[in-house]
Amino acid sequence: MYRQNWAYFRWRYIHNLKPWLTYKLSRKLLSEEAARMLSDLNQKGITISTEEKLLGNGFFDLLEREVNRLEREMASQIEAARHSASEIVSREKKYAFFLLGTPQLNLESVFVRFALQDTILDVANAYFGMYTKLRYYNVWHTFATQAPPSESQLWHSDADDRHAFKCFVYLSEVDDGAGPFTYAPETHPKGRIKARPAKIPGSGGRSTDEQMAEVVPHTAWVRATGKKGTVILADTKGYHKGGLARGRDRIMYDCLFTSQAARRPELFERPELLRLPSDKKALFALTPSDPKFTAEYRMRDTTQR
Ligand SMILES: O=C(O)CCC(=O)C(=O)O
Repeated sequence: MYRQNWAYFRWRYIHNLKPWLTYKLSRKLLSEEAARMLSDLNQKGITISTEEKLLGNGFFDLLEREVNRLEREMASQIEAARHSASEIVSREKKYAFFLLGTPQLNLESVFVRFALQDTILDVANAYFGMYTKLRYYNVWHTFATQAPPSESQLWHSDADDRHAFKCFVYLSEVDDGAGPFTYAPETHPKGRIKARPAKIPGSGGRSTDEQMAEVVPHTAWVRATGKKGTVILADTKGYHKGGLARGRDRIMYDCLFTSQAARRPELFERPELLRLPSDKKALFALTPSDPKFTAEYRMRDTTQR
């Protein structure tokens, strides 16, 4: 317990002192919907809304247009990937095609601008209680397959940082047959449930439905079905899974924010010259972290996504 408290103290007040102070001094009032989502997130680790209610600013239309353009442009690559979607290869998500590959960070990109819009960044920062960093963004085209679940289709907790704030946006209708994102509420670090499920041996720390149900009953799981434009915010340190599409494909944008002290390296490339935003919190989100954090991680890479 003492070690845990010390690790938390060190994380927040030593490794994240500056972003914590900056946030405290510049905290903003959230909209009613954002405040509701933050409160849900703190309590359960997951919260769901729609782009109209949370954002209502036309950004989703831009996102959708760009995703449709990429889907058309990459149609033959997507179809080729579909053919190997049922193969199970350790540490590879064959069941999904990532439209952005490893993206090149670029402030003009709608995928970056979507992540950095005030509402999303304000909720991420308020959840962490500090300024946060953008670590990842992409668009998943998840294929409908009949293969057994593997990788992120099985229950797991992300290892990125003490919290992992993810924003998922559905770009296709997601019913039970399209592999909805699914979450075991209150298993996030702020949550009440501290027990952890048993793991499938050799799976890199993943659990089956039966193992998860021993900790959180099936009836309590949040299955985030929803129409196009559904927005899910979750702390993916809490147990989750998704993308086991059986009936139809799922298209989903997601982005990840962590503290500057996250051990995992960011999952995009930086161009030599990057135009930076003028807004203080967006600027912080895009400025690279001190490499000492990730250097330590590389020395003991035992984690999963
Ligand atoms: O595809 C999904 O819904 C699960 C995604 C996931 O596990 C993650 O982003 O950490």
